[in-house]
Amino acid sequence: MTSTTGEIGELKRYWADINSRVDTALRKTLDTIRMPEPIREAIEYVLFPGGKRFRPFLMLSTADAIRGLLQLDMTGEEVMERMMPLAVAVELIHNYSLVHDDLPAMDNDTYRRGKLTAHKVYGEGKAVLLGDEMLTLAFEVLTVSALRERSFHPEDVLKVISLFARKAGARYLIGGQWYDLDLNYAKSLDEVNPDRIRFLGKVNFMKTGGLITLCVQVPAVLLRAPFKICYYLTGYAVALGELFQVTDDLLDSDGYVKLIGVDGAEVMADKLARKAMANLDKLATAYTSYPLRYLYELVKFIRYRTV
Ligand code: GRG
Repeated sequence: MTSTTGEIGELKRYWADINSRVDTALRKTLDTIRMPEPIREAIEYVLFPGGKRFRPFLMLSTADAIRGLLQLDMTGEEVMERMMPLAVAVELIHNYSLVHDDLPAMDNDTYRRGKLTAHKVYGEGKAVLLGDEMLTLAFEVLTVSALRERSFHPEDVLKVISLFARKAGARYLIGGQWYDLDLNYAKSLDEVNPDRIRFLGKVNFMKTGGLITLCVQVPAVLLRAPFKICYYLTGYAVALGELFQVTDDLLDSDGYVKLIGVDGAEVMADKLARKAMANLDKLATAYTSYPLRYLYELVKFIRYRTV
């Protein structure tokens, strides 16, 4: 698979534009939802400067792709504005999971995104509360925005809130982290499960893949995409989520790299990238290819990412 510098450059510009809108929306959320000042400051410490904002980007660019595929009577600006509270909510949940993942009881990390982790700054107890608050805040954002803006059908909003809860819960994020702790506690992966690659795949699918599939399913539900679009977008996101994890392991020399080596992980990454794109191809032939442009580029970006 190849990717030209021009294509990646264009994706990066689009991504940077979306990121600055997401940052503005996150700040606005903290300005409008009242809470004790020290807690607001701590959330700000975790959220800014942010990471890649990959999940909000995936959600917003998927929404725009669906708008194009269905030729909805809405501008790109409108779709982005309506979808923004949902992008804010997913970024809050992602950051909560990182705060908790960094705790001494979990990965015990000192630095995240080049600065001290939340528990090093605020102490362990408050870092637990901070994560709890960011998760709770995500649901407050979802419900407050639904009540205030009424951008979508109430029944669809309820479906989406339930989807958020499912992806943040035991079947995905919590369950994946639970099994991941089994891996941490064990002396070797064999001790946990002899079918090591499959087990690791399951953990990643739950831990990392849940929020990533959420990002394509939320716009599909809210924009009422037909089953075929939901199906292939989910296939795309499952492969993209696995690819995201394999490239994370390649960057950290961890996970799959420890199991199958760098070469094995590179082969796996290529296969997953092809699988993600094959799902988009199904939509491109059934509909039209141009709205999917950034989703294709995103696969190449994740395959060759350096951060
Ligand atoms: C504590 C419930 C709970 C879950 C933790 C997020 C997580 C689950 C574990 C983090 C461990 C890890 C490195 C997973 C790999 C995939 C991942 C989530 C990487 C970090 O996400 P990025 O790269 O981070 O999107 P940025 O900084 O860009 O936001």
